[in-house]
Amino acid sequence: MKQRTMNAEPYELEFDLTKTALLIIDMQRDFVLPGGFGEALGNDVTPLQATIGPTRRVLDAARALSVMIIHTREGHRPDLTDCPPSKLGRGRGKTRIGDPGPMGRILVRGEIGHDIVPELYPKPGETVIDKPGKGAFYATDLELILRNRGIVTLIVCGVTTEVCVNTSVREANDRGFECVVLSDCVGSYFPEFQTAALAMVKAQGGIFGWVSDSRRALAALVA
Ligand code: TIU
Repeated sequence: MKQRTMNAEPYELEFDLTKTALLIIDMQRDFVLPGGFGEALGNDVTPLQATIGPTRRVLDAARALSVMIIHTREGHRPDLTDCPPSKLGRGRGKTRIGDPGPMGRILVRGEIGHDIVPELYPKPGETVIDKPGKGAFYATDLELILRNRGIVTLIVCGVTTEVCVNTSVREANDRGFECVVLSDCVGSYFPEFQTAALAMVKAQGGIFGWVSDSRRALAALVA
């Protein structure tokens, strides 16, 4: 049986394993380790590292069940032609996108910092989406890939909860996909934003989707 039910808020989520993808947003060194983009923006990156363990457990379960797995990476071409000048200049920080850092050029494709942390590194056959923006659908082929595979449900992990996770869930919701965000598999630099961003998803009867956690997701997946 491929039908599953996940305990979630605002109510249980029914899904079909064959029509479900695990979407892991931007678990890149640039966001979760010191010396990358997250730190260049003025953040303490350590709270994000707590998402790696629970996300790995969900990833392992998804792999064992042959659930479709999609990883995204935010970043830009080395010549930065796909980076809007507004994004380049934003924040007035002393280290900006494209500048050299301890993990290579900040948020540039092909650099160590841009790539996914080893614990969650994509296996051959898993889909990797390189995205220039915060949303996973903007200027990418993610929607085409999901439609071609008949995917309707997205189990969402990654960082940061209020920026790339929230933007991607909103984009997905408007395209008719059903998203469940796993609260311990998504992280923010700001505890108050973590709380608010999760509350926004599930408010108003699930206005953007569902919220659950790795324990309940694992229980549903292996049922
Ligand atoms: N700054 C911040 O919270 N996030 C980002 O810039 N990108 C993602 O969330 N991936």
